[in-house]
Amino acid sequence: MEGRKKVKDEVFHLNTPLLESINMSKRVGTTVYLKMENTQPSGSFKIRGIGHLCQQLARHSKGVICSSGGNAGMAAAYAAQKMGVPATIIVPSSTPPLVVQRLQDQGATVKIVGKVWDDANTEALKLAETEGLTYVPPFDHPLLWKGHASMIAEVTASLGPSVKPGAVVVSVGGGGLLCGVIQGLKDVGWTDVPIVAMETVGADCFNAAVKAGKLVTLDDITSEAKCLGAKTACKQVFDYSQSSELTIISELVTDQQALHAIQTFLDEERVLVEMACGAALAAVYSGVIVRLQNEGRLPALLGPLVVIVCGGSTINMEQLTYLKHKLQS
Ligand code: PLV
Repeated sequence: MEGRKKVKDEVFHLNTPLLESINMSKRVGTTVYLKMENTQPSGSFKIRGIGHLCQQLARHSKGVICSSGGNAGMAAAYAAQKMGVPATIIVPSSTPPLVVQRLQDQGATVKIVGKVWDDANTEALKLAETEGLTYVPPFDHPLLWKGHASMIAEVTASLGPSVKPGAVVVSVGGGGLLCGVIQGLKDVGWTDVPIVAMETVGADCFNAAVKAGKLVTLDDITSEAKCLGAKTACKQVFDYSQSSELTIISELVTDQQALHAIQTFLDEERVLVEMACGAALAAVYSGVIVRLQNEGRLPALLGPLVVIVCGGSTINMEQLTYLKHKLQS
């Protein structure tokens, strides 16, 4: 540990590129822009919110503790290392060993507790209390949403004043990314832009809540998109889904479609992302956007589509091979 560092007002995230995808645009018949959050230093968008939260809450902390499927942990470990604060990350056994290694390489202490994120979170809350550590939630906190909102401000700046998105596509786990995107859209006056909220079957707590008209706790996480694997969505994202001001379209894809999406993205865009991100990409590759247009739920003449490429560190070639073997055999 290098000791506490001067970090006042330091921003930990990068301004990421907004890339036009020729191949995706061809598929949906409108320009598709990719917000490349995979290029963040921690490997995903999470550093925006978690960096902001750590700045606000952890400056004088004796240590941070974060429960995570992997990516929130990577962001917390990165921010903590920058701040000279120790980080403990609790992950469930479903988090691949490659992420445990990456977390350790980022200087964090890693504990594996329980089968799914909810189990790891119970332990993190307990340790925060008993050890006096600063709890860093992966998706349910206003400071996270405020940090995530910065990505929409960047999209606005990249598109320029005369261009407005026809829709924004995001993946949903516990709903923190979606809350941040909504806050960002509100900040720039784009509340009329529809949002397509993507989950995989088996990690679909938001879709279940939307269908039930109330928050639902899933029995288990059966999807391989483990970083979407919160059993219950946060209350704020559910409240947004009930708001008549916003259009949030909740859609599901299978694990096979998410996997197909990450493989196609690798082939066509030369970028490897994890299954949680594959859910959003599958909105294009599996024809969800075109179907929504045919159903009249998105305009037939759609403005530019912005896809949040949320990224993720729970993938490498070995993990991709494992997923192919598991899901395609
Ligand atoms: N992952 C959280 C929660 O896991 C985590 O601990 O890392 N895309 C990626 C790559 C993610 O890692 C996550 C969340 C999401 C999307 C969904 O974001 P959320 O939870 O804010 O809706 C259990």
